[in-house]
Amino acid sequence: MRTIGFVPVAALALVLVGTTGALPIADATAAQRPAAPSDFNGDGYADLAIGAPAEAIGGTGRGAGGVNVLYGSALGLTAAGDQTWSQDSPGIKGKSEGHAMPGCCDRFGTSTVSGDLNGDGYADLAITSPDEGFGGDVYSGVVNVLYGSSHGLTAAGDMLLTGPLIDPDIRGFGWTIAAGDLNGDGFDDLVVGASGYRNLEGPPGRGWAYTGGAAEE
Ligand SMILES: [Ca+2]
Ligand SMILES: [Ca+2]
Ligand SMILES: [Ca+2]
Repeated sequence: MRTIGFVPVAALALVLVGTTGALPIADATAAQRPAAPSDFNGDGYADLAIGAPAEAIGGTGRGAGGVNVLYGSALGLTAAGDQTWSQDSPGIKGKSEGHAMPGCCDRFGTSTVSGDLNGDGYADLAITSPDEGFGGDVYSGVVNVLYGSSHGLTAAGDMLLTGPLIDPDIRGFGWTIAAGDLNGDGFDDLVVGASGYRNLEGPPGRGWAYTGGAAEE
């Protein structure tokens, strides 16, 4: 079984600084490219993810956040097969927290970006929650990565990127995010920006790059 690896590296120096993660994907020896950077189901039509970070999820109160996904077709975007994702969706890491809950608020969907991170020909979607608490610290921020498939985005293999695993004082990890093939290997990569540091110590903001790719068996 092949795996994809994400390796956080310093944004500017491209030096390994943190953790790695892995998840199973279909066999792939080289990166394939989707027809569009947001073609989540590989049918040749671009799809659209819409973040709603103020959304209430169930009884959470506002601010938990959700993401709606509409799929493209020969007639344009259609409601057929549309999806709603939140941190309460089955298989998605995390838990939705809004104003009615102690962990207020995640703001899941503050930023989204798509690209084919594992080179399987299906676009993937990164969703940020910059106010998510992690490791007992509020507002540290996380990013969920959902992978595309022939059935569209799926929770299978959902990956959670967390700023505090890189630096425990990071705040607002995921206020900004971008995707593109930074190192020219055919696999799209992610750059995640954090707005600041706890107690205003350290630099005012930083960014980290995660390289996508299909790892060897
Ligand atoms: Ca599509
Ligand atoms: Ca993919
Ligand atoms: Ca790359």
